[in-house]
Amino acid sequence: IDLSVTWLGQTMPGCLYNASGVWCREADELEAVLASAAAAVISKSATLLPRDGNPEPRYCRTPLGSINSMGLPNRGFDYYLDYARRYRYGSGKPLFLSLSGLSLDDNCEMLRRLAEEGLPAVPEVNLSCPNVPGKPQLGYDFAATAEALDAFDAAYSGLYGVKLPPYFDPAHFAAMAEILNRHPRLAFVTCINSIGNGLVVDIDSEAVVIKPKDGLGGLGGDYVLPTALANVREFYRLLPGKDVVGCGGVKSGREAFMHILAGARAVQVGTCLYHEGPGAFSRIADELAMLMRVKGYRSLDAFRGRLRTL
Ligand code: RRO
Repeated sequence: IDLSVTWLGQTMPGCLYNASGVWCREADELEAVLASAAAAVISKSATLLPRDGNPEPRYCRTPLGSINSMGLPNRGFDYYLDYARRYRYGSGKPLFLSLSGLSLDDNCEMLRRLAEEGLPAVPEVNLSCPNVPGKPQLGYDFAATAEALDAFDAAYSGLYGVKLPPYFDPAHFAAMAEILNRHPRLAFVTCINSIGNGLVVDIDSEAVVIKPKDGLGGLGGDYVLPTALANVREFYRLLPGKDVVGCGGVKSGREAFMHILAGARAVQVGTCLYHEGPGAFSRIADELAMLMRVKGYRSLDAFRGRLRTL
């Protein structure tokens, strides 16, 4: 069974890697993902300067997944750029750098500095952080997204991707796709970031479970799988010539299969990786290969995007 994926001008050894934010804030975490069965590595969303993030508790596991309001804690762009300089590209596992500037200028400055270095690391610009108080998710502002992508094109000359928030209406899928399709070097979209500003309630304490934003936070895990699949399938159909990276609710080979069937080129693991650690990659890859064997599929290309309708 062949789980390899060819995209962005290279072939990576599998289809699974970490979702940005999970197991990727420190160099030793990034190295642990690289050493695992993950097929690629992505770093924590970087801002120009280091950030401590929101007050704790800011992450909570629940029976159906997770809620977080981390608030973009990260080591700052220079730390991840330095990691990218030292990265073992010869591993065959691509390195992605997630960028989440606090302004359009900050995003463009990080893109320009990455371009100057001429490294093979690929930027995934985060248009969808739900957790910085006072900063709405850029991906929900279509005009601001259009302006940002024009500026990214001017700042960066290579292929790049964006991390999108979940959308919930066909009109929004269409409007965003029309904007994204204006940008040939936008090679991929990652769908989805957490479902923003959910509220988890604890009955015993009669309280919220995280401190920032009076308990509001981004949902991940089982809660988000159907929404993630809808976004993957819709953008797969609406963005010909671009790749869709599936992210949301993957905890076994079964959800990875669903994402690929819906059109995903590669699949990221977030909440499950947070709970299980990097051993999750070999388990999920083995489960996916076993499911493919039962179904008679020998490669991901044999079923990618072949989701049937009734
Ligand atoms: O750091 C966070 O609070 C965070 C970010 Br930047 C994001 O994009 N998605 C998320 O769920 N949390």
